[in-house]
Amino acid sequence: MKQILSIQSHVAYGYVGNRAATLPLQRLGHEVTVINTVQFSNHTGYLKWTGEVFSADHIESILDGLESLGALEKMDALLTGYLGDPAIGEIILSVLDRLPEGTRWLCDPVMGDVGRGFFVRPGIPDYFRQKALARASIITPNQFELEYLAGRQILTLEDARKACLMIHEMGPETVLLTSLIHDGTRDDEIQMLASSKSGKQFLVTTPRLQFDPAPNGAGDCTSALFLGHILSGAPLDQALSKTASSIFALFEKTLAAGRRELNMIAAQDDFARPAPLAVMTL
Ligand code: PXL
Repeated sequence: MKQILSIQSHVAYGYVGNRAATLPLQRLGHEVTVINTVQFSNHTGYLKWTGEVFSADHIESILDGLESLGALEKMDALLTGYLGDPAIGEIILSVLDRLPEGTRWLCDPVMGDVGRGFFVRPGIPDYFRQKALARASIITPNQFELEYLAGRQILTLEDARKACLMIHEMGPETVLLTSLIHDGTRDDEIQMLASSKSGKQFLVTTPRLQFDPAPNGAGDCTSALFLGHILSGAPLDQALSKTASSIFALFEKTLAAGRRELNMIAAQDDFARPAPLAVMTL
């Protein structure tokens, strides 16, 4: 059991941000300390939502409280995702300075997606490339985000492998490319690639399910699961296999329910005990 500090969004209804990350980590047996950067009624993929973005002062005051409780010094890892504002990125860097030396940071560089382009405030892409990469131990970009961070297009599997190696040069020990479609993938499949600084790279392939609209929050759940397995001591190929297996099960159950939100509760046993999924060593 490890201690994780998760700094992400909170929604009252549905599952994105901390609401998509907490349950998977708990079902993997970890303790999660949760700081919310916003409290919204629902995710922003709907046309309307209510609520507010918390101020830097508010978040700092929660951190101060945790520090005086002695909770920060027990953390094994920091988990972050969507940043409402570049100022939250700066707070995260200051949090790292208050956590024990060697605390691992899984940074999900949420910026955009293939087909949608960038969907975050100006300054956030720069923050990830220029500041976060140097401090993060694990990053979990999608294909669009990896192309931006590495500064190269990904058309082939070889391009994806090289882009991961470029990221390792900038700092992170581990890269999880959470969605990969290249000139060799079939129309009905999608891949995930895990890469370590030591040169090991692994690939998994799952069917690509069709959603309309696609549920939000799957990336947040993916990052949480991957961090959970790594912290439990799983080797990289196992962490990849288990994460992809759980996410595929979550997608199947979400599609079967015909709802817009991720079907987290139905998939909770798939988080704790993922079905075996074959991994290819590259
Ligand atoms: O899944 C990322 C995310 C985080 N936070 C908020 C969101 C979303 C995605 O829609 O709306 C508030």
